[in-house]
Amino acid sequence: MEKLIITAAICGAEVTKAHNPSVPYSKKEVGIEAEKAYLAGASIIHLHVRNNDGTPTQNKERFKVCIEEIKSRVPDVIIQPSTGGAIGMSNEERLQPIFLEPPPEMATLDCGTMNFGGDEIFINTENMIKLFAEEMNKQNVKPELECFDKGMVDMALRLHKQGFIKDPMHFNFVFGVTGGIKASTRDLIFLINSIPKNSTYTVCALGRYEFPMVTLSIALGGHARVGLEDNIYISKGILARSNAELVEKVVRISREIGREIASPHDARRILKLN
Ligand code: KMH
Ligand code: ZN
Repeated sequence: MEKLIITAAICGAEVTKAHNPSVPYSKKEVGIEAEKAYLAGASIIHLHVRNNDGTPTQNKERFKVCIEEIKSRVPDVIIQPSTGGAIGMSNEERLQPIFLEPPPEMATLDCGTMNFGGDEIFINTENMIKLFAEEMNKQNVKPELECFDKGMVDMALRLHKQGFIKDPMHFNFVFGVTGGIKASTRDLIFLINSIPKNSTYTVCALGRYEFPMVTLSIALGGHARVGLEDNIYISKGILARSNAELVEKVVRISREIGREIASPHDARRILKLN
């Protein structure tokens, strides 16, 4: 089996220090969390950024200083900014990090509109997805296709057929968001069987579903995403002390199963980043 790419989603837009004090806000906290996650085995940092008061932002300057902080500590790591941002942000706000100089190697591309708990709606219309994909293509940014439901996989496949999304596609199957697909083995297999053979996928899942779903992905040949964005606990009722602690747990599981961990160099090869 191919080596395992571990993505650390270190920050997110929804969790706060009130949920887990290790959620990073300042550029220094972001740098430290990213560095520790990398040293633990993560080759990709999925990045949201915050203002110092914790409010989520997609501000390009804030991304720049946070990415510089990460790169000064761990130059090698792949940084994957979010273009999902936080609920309610405009397209222009959300797209800012892909216009960084140099552009990031990857960024997320959210593949459909969905309920997002309570009264929240995460809006990604077909035309928005096309626009985001086109802008990413122009900047040579590889999209990670965020699919919170089967319809979003179908949307990505449709846009791939129409030329908006290039080969080989890389998916992130996100399980357990209220309004998205529930975490289940049956549905993970369903999603895996729905994508072309030459594509790659990673799996993430919210809260207590994180480790069971990621473990399935590791066993099935997929990749793994963990981090405080998705789950704040290292085990039942015990807060994770850091993103690195979550990454270390994935590394242990993977090694027990006999799968080696990808370096950023390996990840670039596997994902065909150029
Ligand atoms: N914060 C969510 C509304 C992404 O990073 O692309 C969107 C999100 C997905 O986290
Ligand atoms: Zn995200």
